[in-house]
Amino acid sequence: GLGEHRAKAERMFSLMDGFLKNDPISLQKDILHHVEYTVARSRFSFDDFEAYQALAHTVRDRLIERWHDTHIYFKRTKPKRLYFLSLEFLMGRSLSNSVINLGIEDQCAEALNQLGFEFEVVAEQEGDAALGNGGLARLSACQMDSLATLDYPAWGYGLRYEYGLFRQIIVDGFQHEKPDYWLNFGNPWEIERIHVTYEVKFYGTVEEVEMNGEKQKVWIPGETVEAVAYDNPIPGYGTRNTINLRLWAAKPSSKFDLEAYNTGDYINSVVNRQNAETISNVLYPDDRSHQGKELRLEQQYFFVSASLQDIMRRFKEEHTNFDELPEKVALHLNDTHPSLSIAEVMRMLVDEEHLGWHKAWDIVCKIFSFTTHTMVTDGEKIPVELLENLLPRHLEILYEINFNFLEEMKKRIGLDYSRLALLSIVEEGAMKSIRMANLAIVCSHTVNGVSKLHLEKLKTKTFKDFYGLYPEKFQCKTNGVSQRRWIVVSNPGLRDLISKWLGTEAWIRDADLLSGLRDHLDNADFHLEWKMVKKVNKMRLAEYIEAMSGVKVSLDAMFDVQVKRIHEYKRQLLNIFGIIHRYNCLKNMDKDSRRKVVPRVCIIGGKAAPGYEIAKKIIKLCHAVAEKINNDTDIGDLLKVVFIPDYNVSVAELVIPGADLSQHLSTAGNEASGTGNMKFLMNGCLLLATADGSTVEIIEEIGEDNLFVFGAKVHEVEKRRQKRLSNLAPLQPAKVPLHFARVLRMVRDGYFGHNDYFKSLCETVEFGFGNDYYLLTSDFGSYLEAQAAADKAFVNQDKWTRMSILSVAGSGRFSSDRTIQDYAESTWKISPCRCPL
Ligand code: 8GP
Repeated sequence: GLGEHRAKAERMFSLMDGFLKNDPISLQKDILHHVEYTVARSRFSFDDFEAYQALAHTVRDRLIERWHDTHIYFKRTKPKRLYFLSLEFLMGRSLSNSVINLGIEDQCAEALNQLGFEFEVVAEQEGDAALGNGGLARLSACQMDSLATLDYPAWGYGLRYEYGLFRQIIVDGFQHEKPDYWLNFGNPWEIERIHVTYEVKFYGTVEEVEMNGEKQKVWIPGETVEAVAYDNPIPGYGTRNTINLRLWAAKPSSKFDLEAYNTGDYINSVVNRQNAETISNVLYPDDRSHQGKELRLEQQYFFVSASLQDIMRRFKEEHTNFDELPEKVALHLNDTHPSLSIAEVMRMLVDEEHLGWHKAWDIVCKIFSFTTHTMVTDGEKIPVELLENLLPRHLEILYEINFNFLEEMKKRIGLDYSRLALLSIVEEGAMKSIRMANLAIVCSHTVNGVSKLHLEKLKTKTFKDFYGLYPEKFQCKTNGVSQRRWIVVSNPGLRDLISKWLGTEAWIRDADLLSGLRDHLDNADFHLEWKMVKKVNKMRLAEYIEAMSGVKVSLDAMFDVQVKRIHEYKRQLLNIFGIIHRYNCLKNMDKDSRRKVVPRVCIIGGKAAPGYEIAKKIIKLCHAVAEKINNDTDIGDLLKVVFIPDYNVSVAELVIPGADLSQHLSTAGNEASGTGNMKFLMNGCLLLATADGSTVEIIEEIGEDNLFVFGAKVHEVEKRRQKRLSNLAPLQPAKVPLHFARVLRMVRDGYFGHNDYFKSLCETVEFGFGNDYYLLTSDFGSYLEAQAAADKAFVNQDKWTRMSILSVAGSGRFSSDRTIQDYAESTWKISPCRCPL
């Protein structure tokens, strides 16, 4: 039984005890110690938050111990290391995840209990670390968890933003942004390394000097900022390995500002130095166009320079010959954001280590790999003008890389100048700029897509020209999520149920074992317990909804959820239009028909980028529709609409387990992968989705019958867009489905108020204006059919439960463990390095 497995796991972990003991009494002693000496409260009187702080420090001590052991072991065995470079990590909370991965959850709970506290309540005290925007950033966090769990010798590098992603406040249905000063209450999960600092240089000039009879370029920088390391231990599950996520903070350089001192301008010299700190101050919110912002470029280089100095120092401690670099170091570019690394490594090898250009280039091409996370064709660009000023030597290096690349291409494809212009790393034109994706592709040995469909688009569209040149570089690494975070931490009821019926907890390290649930597909007891777990999670969610929005929801209703960043391509608008249509239908029904209706709670959540007007209007429309429907006494519990404010990782942990149905509505060909779909799948929530991104592979895995697929397929989307453009001139109301036209008219004519405000929103889906680029009109009918199918399936709870079980049983392939193992073996060529007990 489960107890036995827990006991076995406990034995295993107590064997791992190091200096600090993990039995409840020892933990309790440590908690009280930290209450008294770290939190500086009396051990006779402390509250939940102080209990959280003390427990966090108690856990942190244990993390540090393992983290030391892991690094000593890595140092001794000198494995090839992976450095994962990412400007965003969405870690969320750390306490529950840490105690679970350390295998001390029961002991901690007991220790707290004896002190009169409850673990769940104490864990709730923690705020989220939100140093990222959305999919890409949460993926990085799951991948760190997998790297640690699978014992890979890896380091993560990122920026320690003082302000994470803005907090979303809703006032009168409108989104407002408030700064997220997350460090206000201290952060016990990081260790400041005041001695691990590097100077990062900016501006200045490039000069030519004679060295050993040869001319050599040197960069004479004009400004120096100091990077200070903050280490965040990442524990693996079921292993002693604890790896490091090193985040850099900018501090004024300790070097004295001589000039200001000499001119007597002491006050200004201090003020200028303060400006240095702004570099790592704030995370850029995702408007997917930070193009041309100087601060963003400063952040990128600050991050790249500090990380690479650290990496090279470590390499040089262990090795003397740079020829060994490709055998010992793998550098991963998480999207184009860290791509300046390429120029920086060249600069280090050529200008500082004097390796010579060709040798340096040869090495650089063997160490970088690259993953892109977007379907958008127009990628990141850095204006040459900015670079020239901020990083003059890097600009020269980029030009030289491009010159050599184009020369090579001329040999390969001839003087086809239009093709060469497309391939070029430098984009000519009104605003001359560096194309970061081209740079990353040219220098990386591997270019990864995040789903099969995404890779296909990279090959045939986005990077078609590059694919023709380097077909072997292009690989698919379908995303995954960590079952530790998304089942074990967030859905303890399901965790226990799965372990009980599989007779093992091994699936927490090996998600493929989840397929064993299929053996119990028709077991009535299993069904009963399965439904019970969902019910409890729905209760938890219903309480939260009532607390946040005042709306009381019925547990018998289908909880239908769409939570993700608000984007036109994700089509939250389609969802809202569907809700309005449902409302219309209910209004027109007689009493008898209403009795047969499946009640719904429609839950929407997500942040709009502060400058993204249309997205903000979608949020307002959602509130306006909710207000109308929720107050219609005619409708009652049959339909409720709820907007969950400030969606983030910890809100997701509460919402996802409580969902019956989840929506993933991106117009096919727009979502590179999607990872929310996988989290819902793992929690036994059925998907209503387009055949986009990784959903295509979910369909492959669990079968079309076990989710609700709708809408144009990728190959149909382009045709439909063409068709509507050719129809453009006359407005053809006849071609717009009746239901759709009606819903649109209601919004436009002010049925939900604010018609002037919603006008431009409506225009995005109308002919002759926005031209309905995301095809809401043509997908609407199919969307409603899928919704009807979901209603029908929900009535048959046996069938629904089977589908739910099959979803979880098929989710093993979507574990980030699978993704990471694939990266490790086929891209990074690194091997597990397991720290002995
Ligand atoms: C996202 C993709 O939109 C999503 O489909 C994918 O699942 C996820 O990355 C992980 O691969 N992309 C981003 O979050 C993204 O491009 N963010 C940039 C603004 C930083």
